[in-house]
Amino acid sequence: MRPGSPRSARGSRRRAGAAGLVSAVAAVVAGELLAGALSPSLSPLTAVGGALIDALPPGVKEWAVSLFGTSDKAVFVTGMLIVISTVGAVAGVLEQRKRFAGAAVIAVFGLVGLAAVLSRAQLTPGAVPVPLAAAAAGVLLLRFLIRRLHEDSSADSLAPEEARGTGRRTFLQALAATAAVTSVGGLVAGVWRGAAAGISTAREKLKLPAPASAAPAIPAGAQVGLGGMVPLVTPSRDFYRIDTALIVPVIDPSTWTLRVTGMVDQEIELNLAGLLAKPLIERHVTIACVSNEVGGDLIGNARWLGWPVRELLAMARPQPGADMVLSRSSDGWTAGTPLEVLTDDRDAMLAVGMNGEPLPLEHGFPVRMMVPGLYGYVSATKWLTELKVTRFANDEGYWTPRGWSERGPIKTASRIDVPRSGRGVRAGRVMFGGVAWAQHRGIAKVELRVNRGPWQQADLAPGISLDTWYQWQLGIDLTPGQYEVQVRATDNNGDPQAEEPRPVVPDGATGFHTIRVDVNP
Ligand SMILES: Nc1nc2c(c(=O)[nH]1)N[C@H]1C(S)=C(S)[C@@H](COP(=O)(O)O)O[C@H]1N2
Ligand SMILES: [Mo]
Repeated sequence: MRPGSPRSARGSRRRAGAAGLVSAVAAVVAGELLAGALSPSLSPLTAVGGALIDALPPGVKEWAVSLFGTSDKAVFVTGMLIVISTVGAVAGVLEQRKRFAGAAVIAVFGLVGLAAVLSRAQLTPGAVPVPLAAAAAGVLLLRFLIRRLHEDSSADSLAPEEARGTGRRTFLQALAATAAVTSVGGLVAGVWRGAAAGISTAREKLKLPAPASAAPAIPAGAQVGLGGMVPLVTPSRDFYRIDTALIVPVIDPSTWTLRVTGMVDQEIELNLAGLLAKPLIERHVTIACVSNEVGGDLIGNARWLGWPVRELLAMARPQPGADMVLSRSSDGWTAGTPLEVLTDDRDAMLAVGMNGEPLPLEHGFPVRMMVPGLYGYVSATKWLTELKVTRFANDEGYWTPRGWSERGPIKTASRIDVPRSGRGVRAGRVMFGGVAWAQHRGIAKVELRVNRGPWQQADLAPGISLDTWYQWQLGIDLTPGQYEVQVRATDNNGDPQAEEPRPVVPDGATGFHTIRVDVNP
C-alpha cells in the first residue's frame, strides 16, 4: 500500500481523529484535576454544563430544573463528553491536514470554558489559569501526536518496501501512552470528585450544639393515621432537591466563611465555629418550590437548626434605603429576599442542621438559609457564602431575569394524598387525606367537594406551627361510580386558596388539586 492511496489516507485520518479525541479528553481531565486541586467551582466541564443549563429556553427550563433537581446528572455529563470527544476527533483530522487548524478548535473550546468559569466562579483565584492550562494541555498534546503521525508516514514512504508500516509504531505508542495517562488522570479526577466523600466525613464528625431554643413539640394527632399519608416530618433522604448545581458544591467546613457585605455599617465575616457558638434555635419549617405543580411533591417539612438571620443583620446594621438581601452560594447562585422578612420575628435562619444532623451535602452543607413563608428560589440559598444587603432596585436573584417573579411568598395550597388519583376504592365510607399549607399564615380549614357539589369541611389536624404544613382527613360516603374530588384550603386570614388554574411561572401555581376516584361495588 502506497502513502496517498485511499486506504492509507483513511487510515491516517482515523489515527488523526484518535489523536484529536484523546487530546480533547486529556484537556478536560486536566481541567478536572486542576479544579479538583483548587476549587470545584473552577471545573470548566461543570461551568460549561451549568452555563448550558442556564441558557436553556423557557419551557425546556422547567423540565431541566426538575431533571437536574431530582435525578442524577451523569447522563448530561456523559452527553457533554461525547460532544467533546467528537469535536476533538474532528480537530485531529483538521490538524493533520493543516497545522494549527485543529489546535485552534481546541483553543476555542478552552475559551468557552474560560468564559463559563469566569461567569460562574467570578474572580476566584485560578479562574483564568485553570481553563487556559487545560486548553494548552490539549493543544500541546494534539501538536505532539500529529507531529508523530506525520513523521511516521514520511518515514514510511522513505522506508524500503518490506519495512513500511513499522514506523507507525511511534505514533501508536505515543497515542497509547497519552490515552493511558489520560485514563489515570480521569480516574484521579473521579477520585477527587470523591473528595466530596472527604467532606462527608468532616460532616459526619461535625458536632451540632443543642439549641438554646428548642423546636416546639409536635402536637398529638398532627400526624394523621391513615395509610398513604406522607410523614409529617420529611426524612432528609426523601426531601425534594432542587438546584442548578451540576455537581454538589463541596465545602470544607473548616474553611467556610459567611460575609455580610453591601449597605451595612459594619461588614462581618463569620466562620462555622463562630456560628455554632451562637445561641441556636430549632424550628420545623415547610419549604416549597415555586415550580411545584398543583398536587406536586416539591415540598417538604424538616426540623432546622440555625441562628436567626436577624441577629447577624443587627450586628451588621443595614443602612437606610436597603430593602433586600442578596444571598449567594459558593457556586454563584443567588436569591433576593426582602430585608423585612429576614429581620421580623419569623425566625428566618442560617441553618446548619436538618432533622438533627448537619445539613446533607445536597441540601446546602455546611450552611443554608431557611425563611418561613417564601418559596425556595427567593430565600433558601444552599452552600451559603455571602449576604449582600442591597436594594431590589439595584440587584436581582438568579431566577428573576429568567422569567420568575422578584418576590415569592408561598401561596396557600392543598393536596389530596389518599386515595391516589385514579385508584379504585370500595363503596361505602371512603377516607380522604392529605396536606395543606399557608406558611406563616397557617391553615384555618380544609374542605373537599365531590363532583363540584357543596364543600364539606375536613378534620384538620393541629399543625406544628404556622410555618409548617397541616394534615387533614375526611370520610365521605360514596356509592359505586366515578367521582371527581377537589380540595381547597383557607388560611388564618380567612382567604381561600385561588381557584383559577395558573402555571408555576412566574410566582407559583394556583388551582384546586383534583383527583379521580373509581368507587367499586
Ligand atoms: N445554591 C443554591 N441554592 C438553592 C437553589 C440553587 O439552585 N442553588 N435552588 C433553590 C430552590 S429553587 C429551592 S426550591 C430550594 C430547594 O431546597 P432543597 O433542595 O434543599 O429542597 O433551594 C433553593 N436554594
Ligand atoms: Mo424552587
